[in-house]
Amino acid sequence: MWQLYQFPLCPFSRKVRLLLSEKGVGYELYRENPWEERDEFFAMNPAGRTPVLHEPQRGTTLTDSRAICEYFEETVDRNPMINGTVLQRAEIRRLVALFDENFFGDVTGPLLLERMKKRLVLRQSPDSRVLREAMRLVHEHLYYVDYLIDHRPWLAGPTISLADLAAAAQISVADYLGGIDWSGHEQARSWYLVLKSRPSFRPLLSERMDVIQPPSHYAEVDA
Ligand SMILES: N[C@@H](CCC(=O)N[C@@H](CS)C(=O)NCC(=O)O)C(=O)O
Repeated sequence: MWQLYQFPLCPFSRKVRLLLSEKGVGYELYRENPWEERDEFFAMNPAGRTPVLHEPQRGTTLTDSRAICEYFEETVDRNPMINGTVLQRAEIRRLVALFDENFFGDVTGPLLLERMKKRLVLRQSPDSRVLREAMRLVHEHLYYVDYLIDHRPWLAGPTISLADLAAAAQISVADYLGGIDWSGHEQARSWYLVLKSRPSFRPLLSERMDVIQPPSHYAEVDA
């Protein structure tokens, strides 16, 4: 059985969990706070980052969410998530990179630092200027989601793909941390509600990160 080392608000672990669930791959969750810098964790991943996927029987360890997703895409046929023509697959990978890198850098990363890490680890108050900027930038990203959904049923094309899972994973963490204002983003909101209603999303929505509580709409599948 695969063991997934992660913490509930790690967006990259959420993307991996969504993919594993969509593909029907079983795993056990192991709580890992990467900022505690455990020696055993660094032995599995010298980068010191979650997610890490470990299979003790075979002694296999996978790290980096994109490498992990590609591994399961190549080894499990069920529900392909990087599919279509070579151009369509390039489009999926472009959007995964956009959300993993730009959305995380602009929105999820700053929110995690200001609203989670400063509270739980650093015992500091959040910087309101950083929060304001993250909440300004989130609108730019949601306008882009609106635009994509105006032109295609799913973010990267005609079928659900890893691009939808990567984007929804980032957005769900930002939403948990009170960083998403859906006003003016009807297309993005409807797309996210459809994803939120999938069985693969349910376990994520019911988990809580220690003393940090999400807004009331966070886990509702009709809000
Ligand atoms: N490119 C990596 C990024 C992983 C990453 O940045 N993980 C964060 C948590 S969301 C982390 O472990 N940061 C180290 C820390 O907080 O000390 C991936 O896709 O897996």
